[in-house]
Amino acid sequence: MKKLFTGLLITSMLSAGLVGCGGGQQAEPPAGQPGQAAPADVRTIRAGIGLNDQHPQYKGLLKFKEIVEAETNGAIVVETYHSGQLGDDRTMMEALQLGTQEMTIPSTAPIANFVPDFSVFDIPFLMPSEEVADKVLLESEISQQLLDKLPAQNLIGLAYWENGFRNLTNNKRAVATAADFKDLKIRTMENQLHLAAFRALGANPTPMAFSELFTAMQQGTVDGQENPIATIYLQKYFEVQKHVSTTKHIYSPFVVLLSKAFWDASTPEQQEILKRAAVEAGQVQRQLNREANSQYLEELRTAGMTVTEVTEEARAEMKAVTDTVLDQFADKIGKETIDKVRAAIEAAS
Ligand code: KDG
Repeated sequence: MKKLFTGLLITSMLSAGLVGCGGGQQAEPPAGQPGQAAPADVRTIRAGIGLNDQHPQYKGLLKFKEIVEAETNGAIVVETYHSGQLGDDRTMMEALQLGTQEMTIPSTAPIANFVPDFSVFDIPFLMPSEEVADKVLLESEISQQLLDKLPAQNLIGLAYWENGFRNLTNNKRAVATAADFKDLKIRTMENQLHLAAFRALGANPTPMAFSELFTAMQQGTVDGQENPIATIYLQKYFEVQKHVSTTKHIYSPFVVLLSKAFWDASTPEQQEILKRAAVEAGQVQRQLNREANSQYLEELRTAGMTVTEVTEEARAEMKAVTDTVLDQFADKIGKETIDKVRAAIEAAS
């Protein structure tokens, strides 16, 4: 039934021309519903992301905007900014904490710099599939308990969306085994566990904001990076990268973050609309993201990249190497959090 609902939702978006459009950054607040005066005090959500306006993350944000503006009758207007126009993940999260921006949707990896527990999702080869990820992130107690840690940082976590399984690209060689990572200068997100994992594989990792990544690859500052296929294709990394390997080494969730100041100033009805809109738009975003991730690997090959389909044996070998760094992060992430997430994965498998 849920799949039918999502399919109908996608169809309605396609017919409304919402999907695929560049989307506007700022729109006039919708007039009041017929027979109703437009609200007097309109409040604005400035929503910024790092990915570009072709990415399913941005299309999910447009769906969030549509729902919130319609259901609050224009009392809340959402301005959408993509491609890092409002800054990188850390800058935007700090702006939410200060109340100078209202929304951003980073991966959990940079969030871990504010709430270390979120680094549980950075454990390489933790999540076995998208289906299990959905059950853990959308249905488990521990995923909500992690979101409940955000208000102490002046952040509200409205919902989990999907970045997806991360894959390696680089300009030096086709990577098929753990040994092939040796000495590769790999950009990682700004996350200590990612850095430790790639060092264990023999690579030379460097943390870098997403907005600096394309130029760094173009100038050879780094040899490669790791991101889901949709990001690799839609951000045109095939223009500056020769090799892609389906390592699927980490499943990255996004979290829809709202500033606590904006949340606290919202009525209970508006809070319910904001949370529901984030959840419903997340269903659409995940569907679009999965279509994109399965669709674009061939396009990368056509664009001239060598595509190495990494075998399960090779991934197991990579996992054996990256498992060696986990002990040093157990206390930082929290043993209870790790145990609860692993139990939720077990129950969902
Ligand atoms: O806004 C984009 C960022 O949220 C980031 O998470 C995208 O996966 C990403 C990366 O590699 O930085």
